Amino acid sequence: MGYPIIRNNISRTKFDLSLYLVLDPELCGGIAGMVATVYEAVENGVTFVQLRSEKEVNKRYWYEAGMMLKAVLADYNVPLIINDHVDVALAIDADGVHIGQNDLPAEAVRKMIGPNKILGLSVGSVGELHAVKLHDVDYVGVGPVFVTTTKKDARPAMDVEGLATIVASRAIPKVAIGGINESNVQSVMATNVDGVAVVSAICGQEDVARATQNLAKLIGNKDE
Ligand code: TZP
Ligand code: MG
Repeated sequence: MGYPIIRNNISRTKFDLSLYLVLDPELCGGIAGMVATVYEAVENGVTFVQLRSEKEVNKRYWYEAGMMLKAVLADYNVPLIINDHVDVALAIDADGVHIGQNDLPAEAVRKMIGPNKILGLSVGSVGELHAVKLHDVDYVGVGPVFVTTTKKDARPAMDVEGLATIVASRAIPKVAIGGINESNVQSVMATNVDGVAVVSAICGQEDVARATQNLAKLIGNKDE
């Protein structure tokens, strides 16, 4: 497989969390499915992309998936972030990494990825949000907001009220995640969060372009 030449990294400080797609190979139909999905998604309003796998896949798979997605995103000003695996992110020169509370500490990951890449961290409480060091972390993912079957070890849903409390407690770029879809996205955005991250509301949808457009409209990114 030949890999294309890739653009320069997107800046740590200039990114748009408003419609954040988390790609999962299982839900999206493998690498080919993710490539097709991400193309339709960025054409129709997705602003940020993360590659994540609920099921364990080997490093070569991560690498090949990451390179293919980077090739699609090369024509768009949309960052590609790798979940958990710093080595994969560095190997493909992704725009950044997203980690959780049980991964390497943000400070350690920042040392590994250097000063210019984007680092996201998942938080699920006001305490976790307040522990975030802005020197290392560029944005946080807050959730799960609603019940989700996509992440098997997800913590209990915090609901919109819980999200609103966390959002109001500290000014850091934040994206909400977990069970977000067309029916509830407006209530999520009403908490003043910077964006919504979705897996199943886009991945595996029969009409990815339409699903993305609908979400983009509902969050106010597209005209009626
Ligand atoms: N982190 C918290 S919930 C979740 C992740 C990765 C899964 C979200 O998936 P969906 O399909 O948008 O509910
Ligand atoms: Mg993780």
